[in-house]
Amino acid sequence: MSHVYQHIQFNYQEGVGHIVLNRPNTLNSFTQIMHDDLKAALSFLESRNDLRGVILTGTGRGFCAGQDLSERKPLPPGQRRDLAEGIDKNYRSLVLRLRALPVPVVCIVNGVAAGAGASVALACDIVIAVKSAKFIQAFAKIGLLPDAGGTYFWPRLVGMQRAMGAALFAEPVTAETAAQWGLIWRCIPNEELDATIESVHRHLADGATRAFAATKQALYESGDHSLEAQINIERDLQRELGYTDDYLEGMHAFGEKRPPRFTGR
Ligand code: T3D
Repeated sequence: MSHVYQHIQFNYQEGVGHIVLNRPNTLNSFTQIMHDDLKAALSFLESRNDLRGVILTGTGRGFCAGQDLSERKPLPPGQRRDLAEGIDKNYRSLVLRLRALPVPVVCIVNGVAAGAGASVALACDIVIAVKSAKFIQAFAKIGLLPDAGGTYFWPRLVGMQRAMGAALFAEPVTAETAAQWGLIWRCIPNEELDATIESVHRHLADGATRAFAATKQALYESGDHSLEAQINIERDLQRELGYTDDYLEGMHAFGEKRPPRFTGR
C-alpha cells in the first residue's frame, strides 16, 4: 500500500512502514510540507494494529540537511523570528512520535545528516549509516544550539566531551567514527544500502513484534531506574510476553529445530 505525498515517499508492506524523505535537490531538508506529510504518515502508522516496524531513509546523496533554510528568509529590519514556533509545531511531535511507536524504528542514513536531520535520525531506535554519510551538528554555524533532541541524544550516546565538541565545532563526524563512538549501531558499505533496507524489512516483518516493543520500552526506561526497579519492569514485561503467541511459537520452533514463524501477536 503506497500513499502519495509531496515531500516524502511512503509505503506500507507486511506491517512495515517505509518513510523516505524525498527532496533530493536540497538534501531532503525539512519544509513545512514535509512535516505535514510526516504527520500524516505517522498518524497512519499509529492507527495500524498490524504494525511491525518502521524504516526511515532518504533519496539521493543526503539523508536530511535539517531545517530548509529557504523557509527562514531574512525578515524586514527590526523584526525577529520566534524559532520556538517550529519546534513546538513540528520537531517536538516528530521526535516524540517516532520514539513512542510500539515497534522498532530503524533509520538508514543514506548520506549527510545535518542539524535537525541528525537529531531526527538519532530519535530512531537503531541507526545504520552508509560509509559516505556524516553527521553534522551544523547549528553553531548559523548561531543556534542543537535542537530536535540534539542535546539529549548526543551526550547519552557518546558522552559529554564528544557531544560538546561536535556541537561547538560543528565538524562532520563520519559514519565510521559514529559507529566507533556508539552514536549509531553500524556503518555499512555504500553498495549495501538497498540490501540492508531489504534485510531490515525482513527482520521487522518476520520478528517477534511484541518482544521488540517490550525491549524498546525496557531499554528506554532503564536510564531512570535503579537496578531493582528495572528487574521488576523486566519481570512484568516478561510475564506479558509469556502469554503471547510468538513465545509459544518460539518454544515450539526451538524444540522442532526450525526457524520460528512469528505473527507479531
Ligand atoms: O529554523 C528553525 O526552525 C530552527 C530549527 C532549526 C533546525 C535545523 O536543522 S538548523 C540547521 C539547518 N541546517 C544546516 O544548517 C545545514 C545546511 N547545509 C549544509 O551545511 C550543507 O548543505 C551540508 C554540509 C549539509 C552538505 O554540504 P554539501 O557541500 O554536500 O552540499 P551543498 O552543496 O551545500 O547542498 C546541496 C544543495 O542543497 C544546495 O543547493 P544548490 O546550491 O544545489 O541549489 C544547498 O543550498 C541545498 N541545501 C543544503 N542544506 C540545505 C539546503 N537548502 C535548504 N536548507 C538546507 N538546510
